Amino acid sequence: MKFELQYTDAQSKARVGEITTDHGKIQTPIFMPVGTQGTVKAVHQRELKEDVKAEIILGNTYHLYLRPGLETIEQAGGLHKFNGWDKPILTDSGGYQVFSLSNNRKIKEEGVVFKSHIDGSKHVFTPENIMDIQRTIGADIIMAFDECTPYPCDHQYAKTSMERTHRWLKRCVDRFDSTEDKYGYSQTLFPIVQGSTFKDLRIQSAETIASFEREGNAIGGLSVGEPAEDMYEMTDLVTDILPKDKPRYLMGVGTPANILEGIGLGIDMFDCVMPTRQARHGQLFTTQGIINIKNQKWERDFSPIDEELGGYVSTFYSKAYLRHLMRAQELLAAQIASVHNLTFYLWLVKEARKHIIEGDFREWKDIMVKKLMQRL
Ligand code: PRF
Repeated sequence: MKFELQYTDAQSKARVGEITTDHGKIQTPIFMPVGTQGTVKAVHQRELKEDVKAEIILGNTYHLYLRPGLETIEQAGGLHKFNGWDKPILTDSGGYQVFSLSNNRKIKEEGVVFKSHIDGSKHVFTPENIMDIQRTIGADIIMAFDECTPYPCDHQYAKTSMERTHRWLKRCVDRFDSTEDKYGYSQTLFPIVQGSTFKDLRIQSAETIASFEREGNAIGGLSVGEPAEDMYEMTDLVTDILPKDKPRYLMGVGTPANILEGIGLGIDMFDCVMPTRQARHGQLFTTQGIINIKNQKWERDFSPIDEELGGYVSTFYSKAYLRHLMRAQELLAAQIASVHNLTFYLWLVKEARKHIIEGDFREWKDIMVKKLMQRL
């Protein structure tokens, strides 16, 4: 993997760059649609490429390991071959899902023992097997095994957990570096900064993570219920420490406003279930603000979902029609809304990129943050 930093904004920490992987290039800042089970929910690969214009998608180690399981993915020739997505894939390590989804999990120094949320079967994740599993899934970018601390969390627990995450990172790196790329294209490992909302811990964690000198770095443990101001303060602190010539990934973030603020703080990569999850509940992000398409207000509004955004579904289907499909619980509602919301998120980061290059990112961001979060 290669990262080329192309522009840095004079009035903020925003940057424009390009990541090159063996599955193609990614223009940063970028939003990565979440494809937990090897599919971005309700969206075809062709729509993802041609309508949404996604450049990289996420997969989840926890889910893919439990179902369909590694033997199937390996026999298919890796996740790209299995699901037909031939652009870059990043897998999250399971260090988040195992804490939020599984039952009876127990954290030990060795790793985490947990029960599957599907059938209750018992499993163990360790830094070593998580590297092997992600190599087998075949992602271009794989994530270190970490613990995402809950919020709120006391300083002592955050410190103990962070130190364990750092020891796990060393084990991840040792295993990753002593194993081969599985399918003939290059795979890379990103470590994850933790430290909850404590400045001293965030500084310590960012310094530790930077010292590993990997090809990219991530920030975890944020957007877990803390006030947005705390998330921005921690991000600001950490991006001052992480190397400038490597991409930075803020995990699980966020709203359109969170993404624009994150870009201003020097973040290059984002992922979040929000655009697809909210789509299935009828919440649409548009260039004019947020719409709850189920509201009666849209009953006879035959205008396109989002004229300004452009793109196929957003201009082809009307608000009234999508409202009808949503209320009738038709499957097509989830598909249209998901494609629309993702198209919006990818448009948003492209616009940000353009404004960073043009030199008016900060003014543009301040206007957009207000506009995009208003409810119509
Ligand atoms: N760690 C991992 N994945 C994550 C997070 C984390 O802290 C978050 C936190 N917002 C989202 N996804 N491994």
